[in-house]
Amino acid sequence: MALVTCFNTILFLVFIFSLDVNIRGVEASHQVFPELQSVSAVNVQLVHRTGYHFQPKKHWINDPNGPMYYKGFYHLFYQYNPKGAVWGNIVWAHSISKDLINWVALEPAIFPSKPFDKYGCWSGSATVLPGGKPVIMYTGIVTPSPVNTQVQNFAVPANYSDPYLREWIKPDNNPIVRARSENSSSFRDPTTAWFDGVHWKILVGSRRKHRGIAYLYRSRNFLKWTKAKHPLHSKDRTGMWECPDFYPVAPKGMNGLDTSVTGQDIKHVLKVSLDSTRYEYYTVGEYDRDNDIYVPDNTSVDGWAGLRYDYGNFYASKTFFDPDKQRRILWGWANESDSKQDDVQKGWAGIQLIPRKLWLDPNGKQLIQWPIEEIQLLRGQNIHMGSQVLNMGEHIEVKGVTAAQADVDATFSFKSLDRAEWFDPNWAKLDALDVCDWMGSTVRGGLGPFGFLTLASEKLEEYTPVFFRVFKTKDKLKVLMCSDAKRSSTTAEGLYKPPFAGYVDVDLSDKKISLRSLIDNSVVESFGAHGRTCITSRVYPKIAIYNNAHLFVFNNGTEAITIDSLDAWSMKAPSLMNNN
Ligand code: DQQ
Repeated sequence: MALVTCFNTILFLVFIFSLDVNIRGVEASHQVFPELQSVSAVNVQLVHRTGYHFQPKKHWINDPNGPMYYKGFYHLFYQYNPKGAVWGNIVWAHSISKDLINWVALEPAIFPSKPFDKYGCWSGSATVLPGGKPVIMYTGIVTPSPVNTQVQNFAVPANYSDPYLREWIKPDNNPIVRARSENSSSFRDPTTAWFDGVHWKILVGSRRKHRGIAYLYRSRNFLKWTKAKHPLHSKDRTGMWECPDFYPVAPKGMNGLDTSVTGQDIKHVLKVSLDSTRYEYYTVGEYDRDNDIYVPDNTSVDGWAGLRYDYGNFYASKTFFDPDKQRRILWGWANESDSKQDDVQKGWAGIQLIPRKLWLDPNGKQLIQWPIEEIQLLRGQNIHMGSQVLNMGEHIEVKGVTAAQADVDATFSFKSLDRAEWFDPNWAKLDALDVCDWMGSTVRGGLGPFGFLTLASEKLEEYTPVFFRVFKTKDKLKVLMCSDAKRSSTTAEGLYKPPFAGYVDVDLSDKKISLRSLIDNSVVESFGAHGRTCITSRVYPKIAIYNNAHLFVFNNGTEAITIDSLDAWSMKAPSLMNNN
């Protein structure tokens, strides 16, 4: 099995480096292709374009920036290349929405124009100050590539009475935070600020050699910022921390909290995006706001093997508090898994995933995520199935919905846990994805594998299975959830088709488990056990496109599985698709 891990890593690296011999380097975790950065899309290829995920009309997007709610509108800013389908020429694109589903694109809010951001306007966050006044903090690049010296700037709306906040001003007293002893080429992505009654505080992501760091800065007036003596948190062998996010979560219930709220029983979450692995991890912990000390709970692994919002293609995420619906919303970005040449040909690259509401699991150990309720606005034709038994080796089709663009939500049950396979203690040292890779959806199991075959061709030459496999150890059950892109496409060259997996911390004493997938042409976002484990895959089927895509439910375990209930909906495109 160790060999499998090693083999996977080698495969991944070979894939990355064989995509294009012209790779010139990496900036802010993005591969740089200078010769393609300003090659404008000639055609926008529709196959594989998503139908209800957030995408601009064309070209490259990455990190969600800012998000906030202001005077009845949600504002999403995001890293965007207006000139081409690869990373570069980055501006803060800006779209607004009343429901997080229908989007209107406005002109870019922030773009390089001043000495303090001449070479780039990279990621950052919005904070709504008392009196409801928003302010954006973002990273400005002040020297050219490859040094990319980074400073932190602020921008304010030109007109607070404009609910669209179309125009932003970058005052001349920028930058407001400069690196001193910090590594100025790895010093970026300021968080939303929180207020302790005296000071505003922000984090800036950084590293010292291989130690990832979240530096803490304080300010009384939002203009003059002083670095705290100690970072809020750091961790060796995690590399550069991009896009840190730090926020409180309520001990009970599903409501979110404003970023400045503290109090007894309130937990905090620190999420970081690891530049070197392109994974994120988070910890749940205690924050002492008087002394600015954050200590992850001993139930949270603090390191690259820690908890993830999503065990698949999900990066540079950001949360914000929605005061209108009293919830905390998570946005994540999914990169493409095809080649740069494919992206240039498609004329577009990158999608924002469906926003998720998140809250603390009542067990206090992890977060739970669920697609925002507004997504139901897009549900069309519905198919309901119930009490259908799937014996070993059986699969049945969910007919009557547009399988290339669907929302499917099922609850499975089984009679006994006895047939769960034995989990070799040595496997605990392995990544879940290696177990998934090794014991894929077709390898006969005991209790599982069972789940969905998404974006499948009729004869199953192509499919992306999303499934569970239940193991037992000496004293407990271990539930593996996988989303495996290995057979997602018959296109042989240029695609990255990884298996993704995570374990699910779920109580199976009622012998039931749920699975929901949001399927959208080239993306499958899945939520296991009501959002306890989430996995996103990007896939590019050749046959299973449009009406040739099918959806099946399968069981390849010896224990029979019952579909207690299954609902699937065709998903409509929003009426406003961010492309006015
Ligand atoms: N993307 C931005 C950086 C951030 C990285 C540049 C993460 O600010 O660190 O486009 O994807």
